[in-house]
Amino acid sequence: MSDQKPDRTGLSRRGFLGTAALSGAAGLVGGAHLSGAQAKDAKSTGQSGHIAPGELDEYYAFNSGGQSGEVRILGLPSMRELMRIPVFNHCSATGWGVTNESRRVLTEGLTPETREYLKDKGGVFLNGDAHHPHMSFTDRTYDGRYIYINDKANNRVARIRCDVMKTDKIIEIPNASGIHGLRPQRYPRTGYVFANGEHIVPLPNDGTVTDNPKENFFAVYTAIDGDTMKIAWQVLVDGNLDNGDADYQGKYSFATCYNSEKGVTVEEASANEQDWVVVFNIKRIEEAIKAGDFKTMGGVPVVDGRHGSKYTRYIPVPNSPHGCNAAPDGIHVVLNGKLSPTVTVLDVRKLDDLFDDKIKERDCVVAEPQLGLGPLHTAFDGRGNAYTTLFIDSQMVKWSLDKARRAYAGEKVDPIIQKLDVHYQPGHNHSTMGETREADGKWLVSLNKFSKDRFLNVGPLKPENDQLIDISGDEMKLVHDGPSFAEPHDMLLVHRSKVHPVSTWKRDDPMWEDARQLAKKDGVVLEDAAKVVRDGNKVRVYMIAVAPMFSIKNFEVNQGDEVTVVVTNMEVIEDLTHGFTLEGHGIAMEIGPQATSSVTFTADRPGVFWYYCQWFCHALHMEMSGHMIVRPKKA
Ligand code: K7E
Ligand code: CUA
Repeated sequence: MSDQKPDRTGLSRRGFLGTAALSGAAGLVGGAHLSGAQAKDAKSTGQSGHIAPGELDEYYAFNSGGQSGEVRILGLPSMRELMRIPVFNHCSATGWGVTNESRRVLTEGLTPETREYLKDKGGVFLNGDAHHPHMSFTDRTYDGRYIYINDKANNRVARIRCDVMKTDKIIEIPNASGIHGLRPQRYPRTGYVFANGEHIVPLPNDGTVTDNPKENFFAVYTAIDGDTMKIAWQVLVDGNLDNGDADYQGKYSFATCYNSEKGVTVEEASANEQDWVVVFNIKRIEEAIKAGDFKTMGGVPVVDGRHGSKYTRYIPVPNSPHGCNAAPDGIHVVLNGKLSPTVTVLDVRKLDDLFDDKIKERDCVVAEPQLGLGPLHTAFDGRGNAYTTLFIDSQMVKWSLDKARRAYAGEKVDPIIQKLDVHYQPGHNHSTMGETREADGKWLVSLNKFSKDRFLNVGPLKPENDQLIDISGDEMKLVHDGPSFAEPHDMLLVHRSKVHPVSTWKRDDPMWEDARQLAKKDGVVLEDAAKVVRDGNKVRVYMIAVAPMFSIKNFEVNQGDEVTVVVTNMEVIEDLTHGFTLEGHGIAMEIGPQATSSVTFTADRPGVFWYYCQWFCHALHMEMSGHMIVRPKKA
């Protein structure tokens, strides 16, 4: 058989023939002809993570942007950044936060109190803290409709449309504080989006209740209707809420609590040996809403789910648990111990009995393997293995769910299969399709909080390090380091067959419905516009953009006028985005092919101000410009 080896001749030819020839050769010498070790070598060649020029990645990676407030799209396995989606942040390139369309999204879901608060502060929040992007599900797998993501900083949940990869809804969650853990319902579909309030606050939080956190501060769990982005219901709980997940049956959802003590200091919050996971009984809560067993607070129904309630159960978990991850087998839920070196595994089939008081809380625990220091999050490969990040040990540990159960039952087996060093201090990890019934066990990404010496030194603020790990074989193999800016917490790895973005907008898109209505009132057809409409001290400027021109070359307004500029991009070919930047006014917007964007501002500085297209679109892109003349107020 020696002549069948993927021999040195093959490898030495690499330099002449390139990687394509090599992977071709690996494909030809199929596993059947090779010994085990050789087969694995051949296989890992196919999983190198290298995507040659002109080739496309197999997966979309949706990376949360943490305190940058955005979401980033990467290709996987190449780990190349493909796009950024502004969500809670202000974006200089696209005008997110500046355009009327984005400001509608950023403001329409705010509570009346917040809107009032922001009135003299520009009307919108400029920051967000986006941790957990998750895609909508249908029948326990991704359906490519939406991505939902939380904002811990300003208590919001946003929705991204996956057809155009833009944020279309943002709502503020009343009553709750520090919206952190976020998960969509898996079955039958999304359905609900569950969001955890991490910080305990007085209810109502109006400054009148401040005396005793232990008595008067609460965390609130929220179920949002993922279709309408309206709040369906909330549940008041004991302790706080960290991460969460939903089951594969549509019956229960879960939220870890690291502060059952309701402490305010670190010592207080980590005093107990055990905290808990709260289990929510979705059907019973829905019945409570129907039966009127709730209080209306902040305009939404709030069910009391504290200890003794029939809507929740509190399962003790050591110690200050963090991540909460339902396995693709549909049975197991893993709670990551953080301050305990263990993870706690629940069997969801026991939960009916728990809610019927036939068994005790800890009877739902079927494994509690000791994995190492600082377990934070767990991912799955769909072959019965779990991968847990060990923050303190700076390792990824691969372990067997089945062996962990057997060990818990008393059998002498070691559930740990392999530990792999990662660089450094991993938080979340995520596997390809790993939170769906289609988990395929090909790739794992470790989102490491520190990069230290892994990249060229860029000063005191260093990037994080998102590492790509091949999990297709028996052993985890580290294949790529990926620097990333502040600060991906979580990543969603979706097979490309699930996502179908368009290349040009549809003219009847709801995104610019307001602009369309305004144009209608003014007797203007957006698609053929070159018109300035004066309405008292309001001026509306309608133009189209077709490379290399705006249909209006200049317009004139009076100082103090409120000016609305509406630009429609009439390009029909893909990848021809225009922009509209107005000098000296802090205004820039992206106008995608077949899209309309608009912006409203007060023209309060007299002078000539050029506007120009900031998206390179044509050989005469520099000439794609015009000017606004602002006539000074008569003294
Ligand atoms: Cu998902 Cu970082 Cu918000 Cu864990 S959290 S690491
Ligand atoms: Cu249009 Cu550049």
